[in-house]
Amino acid sequence: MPSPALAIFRAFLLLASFPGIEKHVVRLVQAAIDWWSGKKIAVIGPTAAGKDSFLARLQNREIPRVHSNSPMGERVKSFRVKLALSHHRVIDITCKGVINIGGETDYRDAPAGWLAVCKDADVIFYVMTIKDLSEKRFLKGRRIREDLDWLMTVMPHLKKDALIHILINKVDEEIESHTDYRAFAVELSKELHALDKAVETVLHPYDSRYTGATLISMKSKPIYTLAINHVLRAVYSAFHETEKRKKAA
Ligand SMILES: Nc1nc2c(ncn2[C@@H]2O[C@H](COP(=O)(O)OP(=O)(O)OP(=O)(O)O)[C@@H](O)[C@H]2O)c(=O)[nH]1
Ligand SMILES: [Mg+2]
Repeated sequence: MPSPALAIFRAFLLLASFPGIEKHVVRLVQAAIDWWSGKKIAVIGPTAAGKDSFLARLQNREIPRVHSNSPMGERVKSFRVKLALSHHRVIDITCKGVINIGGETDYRDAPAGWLAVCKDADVIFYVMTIKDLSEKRFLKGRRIREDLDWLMTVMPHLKKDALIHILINKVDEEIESHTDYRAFAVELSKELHALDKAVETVLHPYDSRYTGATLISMKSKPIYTLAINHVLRAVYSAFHETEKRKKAA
């Protein structure tokens, strides 16, 4: 009998192999690693979604066990990140001036809130949970959708080429509550597709800045490691595609 943690990771691998969930994992090309070096990232999202946990993982620390509401505008100094990649490779990424912030809507809309955090970021990570996805909180009038609407209104104030990536956290919890992984995968791929459509609709004409959504678990280190590889590649690929299109135009 495998340990629960291992069973969850195996189930994640199975899910990730389903069409429409994750594209296959390929090696990070050197150009992508170079591109990421020194990038400035911002981490936003609803309260308790796992923003602090993400920052902890990036710094190779364990995640906070209990949730403590982050105060507004708490700044995290720039830190170097040693990211473990597949094929036993490790890369050094410097995240400059990462600013951590709580998730309440008050923080979002305050002058020193989310906008101050996102303003000079190259890549914005929006952290939500898999519950937000399965309960379709990205539909009109609901929390995730309101955040997306907010993002749209601030687009003109962000860095010209700022990219947005969604992290769908706590996938471990949802795996634990399922036994039929095939049915779960079918449902998930539909929801992910609906989320992509919603984001693209809301962000239009900035929709090319959206680099996709990735299932992740800050709690499970192996899932986190696999997912972060995917994220690094997906964001770089989106950037690369946009550049190619610009050149062709
Ligand atoms: N099961 C599970 N729990 C998680 C995961 N990531 C974070 N948590 C837990 O969720 C709670 C909230 O995590 P935080 O990282 O503090 O959330 P936050 O987004 O910084 O919250 P605010 O600062 O209040 O907006 C903590 O108790 C974490 O241990 C995950 O992937 N799986
Ligand atoms: Mg926090």
